[in-house]
Amino acid sequence: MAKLIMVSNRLPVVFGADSAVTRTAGGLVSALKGAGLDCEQLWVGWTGAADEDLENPEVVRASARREGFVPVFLNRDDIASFYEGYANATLWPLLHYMVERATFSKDWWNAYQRVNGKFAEAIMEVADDGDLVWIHDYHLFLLPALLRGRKQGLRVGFFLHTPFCSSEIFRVLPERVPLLEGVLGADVIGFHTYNYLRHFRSSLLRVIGLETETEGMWHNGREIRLGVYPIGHDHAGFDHAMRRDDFPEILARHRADLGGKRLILNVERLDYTKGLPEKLAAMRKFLEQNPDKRADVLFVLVAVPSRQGVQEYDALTEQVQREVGAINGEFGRMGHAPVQLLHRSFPLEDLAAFYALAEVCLVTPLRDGMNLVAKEFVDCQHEELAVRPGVLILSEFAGAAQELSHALQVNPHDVDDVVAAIGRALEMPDDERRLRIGMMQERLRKQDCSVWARRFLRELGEVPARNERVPVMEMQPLAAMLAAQVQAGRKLGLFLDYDGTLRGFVDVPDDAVPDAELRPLLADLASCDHVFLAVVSGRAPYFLEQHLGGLGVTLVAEHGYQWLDGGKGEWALFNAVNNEWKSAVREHLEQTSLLTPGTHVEEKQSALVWHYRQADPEFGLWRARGLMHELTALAANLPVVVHHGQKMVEVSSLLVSKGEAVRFLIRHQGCDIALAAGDDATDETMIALEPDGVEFISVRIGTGSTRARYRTDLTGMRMLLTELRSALKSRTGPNEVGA
Ligand code: GDG
Repeated sequence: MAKLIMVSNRLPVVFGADSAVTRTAGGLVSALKGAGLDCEQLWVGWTGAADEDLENPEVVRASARREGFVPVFLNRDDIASFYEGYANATLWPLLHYMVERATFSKDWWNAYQRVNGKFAEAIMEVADDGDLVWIHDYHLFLLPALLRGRKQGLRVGFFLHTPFCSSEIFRVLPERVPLLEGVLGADVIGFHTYNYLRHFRSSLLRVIGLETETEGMWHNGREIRLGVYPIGHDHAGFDHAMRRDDFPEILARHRADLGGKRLILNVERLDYTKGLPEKLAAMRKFLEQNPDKRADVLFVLVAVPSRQGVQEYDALTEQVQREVGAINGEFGRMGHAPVQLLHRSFPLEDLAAFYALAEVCLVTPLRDGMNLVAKEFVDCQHEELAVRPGVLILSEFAGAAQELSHALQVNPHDVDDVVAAIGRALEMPDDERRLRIGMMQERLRKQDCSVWARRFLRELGEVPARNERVPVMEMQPLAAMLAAQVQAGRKLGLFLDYDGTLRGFVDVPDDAVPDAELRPLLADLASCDHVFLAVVSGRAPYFLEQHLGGLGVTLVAEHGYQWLDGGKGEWALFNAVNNEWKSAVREHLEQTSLLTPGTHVEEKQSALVWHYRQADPEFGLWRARGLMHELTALAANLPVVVHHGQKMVEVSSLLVSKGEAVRFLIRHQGCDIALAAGDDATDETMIALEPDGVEFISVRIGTGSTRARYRTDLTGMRMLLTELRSALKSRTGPNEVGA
């Protein structure tokens, strides 16, 4: 049975004396526990210590393995350059939109690659065919691609816990291309919010020119799914803490400490993304503007130490400590300091008690992937434990803002906005507080971290089923079946689109000439007995004849307007067609072309095409939609069809279609079995054929809605043809195939 291999930068353990392993709690651990999986689980991650400080790595490895952990060993240089360097001083600030804090260093990048490699090796030592590997976070962007192809059927998921920044920020990274290509090794890529997914897609488009759809893409012969999986908090963990026998005692102790003050709580890792200095500015202003509240309220800042020893974090700690002192100096009085900084970590039950007692929870990160504190606070609000129901103030820049629409949402950069929200929260009537919390609580408790893990793993678990349609699996048997039919004396017709099916797209259409392999491949196939091969393209005759003529391949040009039998001789028309409509349409296309840099109009005998492949992708698409709108109205009275294809809008004569051309050729050639393959809507006219008495197989290349029986991509299509050629060769003997 397949096992689950979790992979995160750090293992959820600490190694004590004699390398004894103690498990630590944490969101991911609870998520997995709650997900109730009944398969074997392993966890791969860094030990948390430098190799130089480990007495005996082999003992650490052995004791970790006994508990289901697979340690990755990092030395001091790895820690400084990979962890503190590239991961936390390059990627972390950039993903959080803090470009000015990001530092770029080639040495760090080298270390990042090296350490991702170490993770890959550690995984390979324990992975078996078909296992699920779930990789977490920005430390390991390169890992999915490093695993690809190294075990049969390994299913790799990647989840990003941070935001994914806008492509305008991401493309600042010198290593933007390998980073994106690294993640694309995964089968499922997950984000907290739709916005992050959107930014990731736009980086794929802008940085490596990869077009995708919201659900995912086809890339290098396989499907990659994209998804939005907002992480939930550890509901079970907090529930358990609050049901402890000693919880009332803990609560009473903290309530007594409060001494009747109204608690405004703030819990976070001390990190510059969390916006503590900005929050302190709001507290200062609130106290300044509300002298009557100074003695009533208590701002408690639980700031868990983070990345200590890193200069930027140490400086932030000092800055916060100084500012807290200054505010208290200014607004405190004998026996009461309005701001309390607790710079340490607390047991979960204490945290739960803080949340339960807080009247306001102030969660104002400048950027945050999700922010679990906001969710935990809402969950821990129990009417019978609190003095009054609590109010959540939440930054609109936290991923959690998408789900927690009943919080008071603020812009953390706008001090006045935060001050106003604090005032409004303190004044809010109990009914409104209750209503808001109630609405959010219901949703959060149903969407906790275990639900999140189950959802992601369900998607990942479905990968094999989907991949059965991937060429490696599907194309071999298909090729064998086709070859067997030919061998049995039945006539096979192959009807293949050119651009996007036999050849990838390039910026200048005339540059999309056949690669070195393609011409002999098509010639070999066309020369087989009982095989008829036609390239059915939207291209003009001259292009097809120049590049694919003389190979024995029949050429069909302009979407089925005319054809060249066997690739030589005279072109013939399928149908007599009236092209008088052209002048009315030409003007529209030329106008659009003038207004859109990087576009041009192509004139064919039976069609006019506006190409926008070299335009800005989004601008081009926007214009194309506008043009479609105009042309559809215009075309209502003309004998034409308007079609929005791959980076082009084409207007062609109504009587012309690839489908009709293929129907004619199947009959003309007396095919018993036929295969049609294409990548866009014009190809759907042949894909949708159901020719009488003919076994018909259709293949769609790439994404988009289709009636085809199979789906693959360019690589898969090429594999099918290559497989078919070798299957035919092995059946008919080398001398009978090809010239
Ligand atoms: C990253 C992303 C995303 C805090 N103080 C104590 C304590 N905590 C716990 C909280 C909460 C967790 O730490 C902090 O989680 P956040 O979500 O707020 O933030 P990050 O650590 O930055 O996490 C973030 C998250 O990954 C998950 O995907 O939400 O956006 O940056 O659970 O309860 N726990 C205990 N004592 C403390 O004093 N026991």
